[in-house]
Amino acid sequence: MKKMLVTGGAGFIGSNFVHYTLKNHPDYQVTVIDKLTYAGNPANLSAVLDKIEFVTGDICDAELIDRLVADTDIVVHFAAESHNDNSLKDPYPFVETNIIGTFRILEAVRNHGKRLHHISTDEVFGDLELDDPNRFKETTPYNPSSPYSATKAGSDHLVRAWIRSFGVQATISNCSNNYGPFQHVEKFIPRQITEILEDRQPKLYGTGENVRDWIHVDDHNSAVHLIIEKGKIGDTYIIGADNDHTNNKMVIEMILELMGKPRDWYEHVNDRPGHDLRYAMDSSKLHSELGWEPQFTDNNGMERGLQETIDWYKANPDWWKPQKAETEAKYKAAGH
Ligand code: NAD
Ligand code: TDX
Repeated sequence: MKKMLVTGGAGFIGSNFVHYTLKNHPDYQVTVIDKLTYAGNPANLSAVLDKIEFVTGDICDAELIDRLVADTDIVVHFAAESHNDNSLKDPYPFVETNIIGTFRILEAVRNHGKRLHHISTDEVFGDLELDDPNRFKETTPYNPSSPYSATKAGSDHLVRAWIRSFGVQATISNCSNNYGPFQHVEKFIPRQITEILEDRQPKLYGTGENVRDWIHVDDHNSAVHLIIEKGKIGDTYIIGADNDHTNNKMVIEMILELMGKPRDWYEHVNDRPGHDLRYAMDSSKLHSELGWEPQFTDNNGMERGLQETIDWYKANPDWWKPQKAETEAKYKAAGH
C-alpha cells in the first residue's frame, strides 16, 4: 500500500477526492488533515471514516505537518481558504492558510524527500475579455485580481521556487470552477439550487455576463490522479472541461429549467468588487501528454452533472440547511 496525505480532505473537492481515491485507487492508504473551518465538514467523509485516518489540525502547524509528512509517500494539497467574497471581507486567513500553510507543507516535503501535488486555480491568471480568442495555458503569465487569487498565485510561486531551488518533487494543477456534491452553499451553483429549494429566486451578480468554465469535481479528480501517476515532476497542468458558460444565460437559466421554474425567475444583486469577467482554459497538454478525458463535457454533460448535483442537494437537506441561514445573512449584509 502507498500512503497518501490529503490536506483539506473534509472540504468540497478534497472529500470528493478521498471518495474517488478509495473507489478507483484502492492501493492508497489515505490520511486526511483538515482544520475543520466553516468550510470543512466531517460528514463529507462519514461513509468512509473507517477506511481512512482523520487528523483534525492546521497545515500552518509546522511540527504536526512535519510528523504527518514523514509518515507518507505523497501529499495532495487541497487545503485553502477558497471563497473570493470572503477574501474581500477579511483577507488575513487567506494569507495565513494559502501562503504560510503551503510554505509549511513545502518545508516538510523538502525535509523528508516526499512527493507533492499542489492544487491551484485558473484565477491566478486574472481574466479575459469576452471576445479574447486566447485561453489560459501553462505558460500564461500570472495576473491575479482578488486576495484569494493572489494568495493562490503566491502559493504556486512558492511551489515552483522549492522545485527549482531545493529539487522538491512536485507538480501543480490549475483547474477551472468545480461543481458537484458536498460544495458549500456559499458557492454559485449550490447557492442557486438551495435558494430555489427554499422558494427564493437565484441571485445574479451584476449583469451576469461573466463566463466560467464548469468542471464536474470527479473530472477534476480523475485529472489529479493522472498527474500523480504520470505527470512530469516540476510541471504544471491546466485542467478545464470546455464548458464555458455565462452565469446568467447558461448556468442560472439551465438550473431554473432543470428545477421546473421559468428561465427568467432570478434577481440581480450587487456585483462583486473587482469581479473577474471571463476564464477560459486550454487543457490540451493534459489531453495529449497524459491522455485525460473528462466525462461531463459539452452541454449534455453539463446538464447531466447539474441534474445529479440538484438531485444530491434535494436529497440532502440535513447536510446544507445548517450552513444556509448564516451564509445568506453574510450575503445580505454585503448587498448580494
Ligand atoms: P473548500 O473551502 O470547500 O475546502 C477547503 C478545506 O480546507 C476545508 O475542509 C477546510 O476546513 C480546510 N482548511 C482550510 N484552512 C485550513 C488549514 N489552515 N489547515 C487545514 N485545513 C484547512 O475548498 P474547495 O472548493 O474544496 O477547494 C479545494 C482546493 O481546490 C483549494 O486549494 C482551491 O483553491 C482549489 N480550487 C478550487 C476550485 C473550485 O471551484 N472550488 C477550482 C480550482 C481550484
Ligand atoms: O450568488 C452568486 N451569484 C453570482 O452571480 C455567487 C455566489 C456568485 N456569482 C458569480 C460570481 C462568479 O462570476 O458566479 C461566478 C462563480 O462564483 P463563485 O462560485 O464564487 O466562484 P469563483 O469566484 O468563480 O471561484 C471559484 O472558482 C475558482 C472557486 O470558488 C474558487 O475556489 C476557484 O479557485
